[in-house]
Amino acid sequence: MTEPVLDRLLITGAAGSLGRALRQRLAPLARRIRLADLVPVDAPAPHEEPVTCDLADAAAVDAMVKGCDGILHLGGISVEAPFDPILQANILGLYNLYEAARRHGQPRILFASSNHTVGFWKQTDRLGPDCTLRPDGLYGVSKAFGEALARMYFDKFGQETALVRIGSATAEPTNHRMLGSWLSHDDLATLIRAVFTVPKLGCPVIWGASANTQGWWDNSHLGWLGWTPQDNAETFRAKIDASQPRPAPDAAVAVYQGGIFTEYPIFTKDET
Ligand code: NAI
Ligand code: 15L
Repeated sequence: MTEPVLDRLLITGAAGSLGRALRQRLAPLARRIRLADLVPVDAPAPHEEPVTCDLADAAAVDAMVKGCDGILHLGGISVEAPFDPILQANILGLYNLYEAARRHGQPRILFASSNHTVGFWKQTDRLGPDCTLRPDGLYGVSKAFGEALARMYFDKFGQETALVRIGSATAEPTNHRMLGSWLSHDDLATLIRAVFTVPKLGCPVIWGASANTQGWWDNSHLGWLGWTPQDNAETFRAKIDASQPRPAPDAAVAVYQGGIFTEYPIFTKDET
């Protein structure tokens, strides 16, 4: 049994799909885990503290962050959507989170950024951490804002953040695009542990992907982090070939790293 690294880890977006997948896996990381979301989380265990909080509510965010020495920030709009909810949750919400962190001892943050910050790069491109951002929609733009905000708080105040551009974090890859973008839940959990364990983090860009043979992203700048993903989407290729039609070579899902997100319109409230 490894010693907990943190006293109290805050997980925002804890009721969402990754929050639910990670809760148990992260139990050994912290003595207590504060589970925050807009909606109630499933029945908490004794070491878990449920908190209801809208990221757009600055006072509620301040109370949520107080007393935490690590933050796994998963909360917010996680797909393409009209601008107003993205503005509230991903832009105002992120500002509220960083201001609260500044007031409460600058707990280290892992920011769940997304491959949709770079979605207009092609699947034939290989990207390092310094590539130009090419967001594929308003959601991707909000994650690019989040990365820029985090970087500013690092340069101005020394606030450490891991900018994790998650690919497709699911139990297993289920389509051909995910042969490049998949991140297993186990690899994500070991990445989170590495981020909160490494003595000095800074504010690195980290590609959140498993060791996929067909991967698009280069994490070779991260030797110091001590994270080696173990899973590989390739082991699911036969299953995907058998269950999914192969996309046309010129389809967005086969051309762009962001897949179908590159084809979405700018949604208005009426269109969703
Ligand atoms: P999800 O949509 O299942 O969970 C997000 C959670 O945030 C939800 O439980 C929702 O209630 C909460 N939330 C939304 N607006 C909020 C607000 N205003 N205040 C407080 N909570 C709010 O998303 P998922 O899949 O669990 O992803 C977690 C994070 O990782 C998201 O930030 C997403 O953008 C990012 N990500 C996820 C990927 C994936 O493959 N699952 C890929 C890339 C990034
Ligand atoms: C994301 O950023 C989304 O949060 C997730 O739901 C998936 O769409 C993922 O990217 C992906 O690109 O597969």
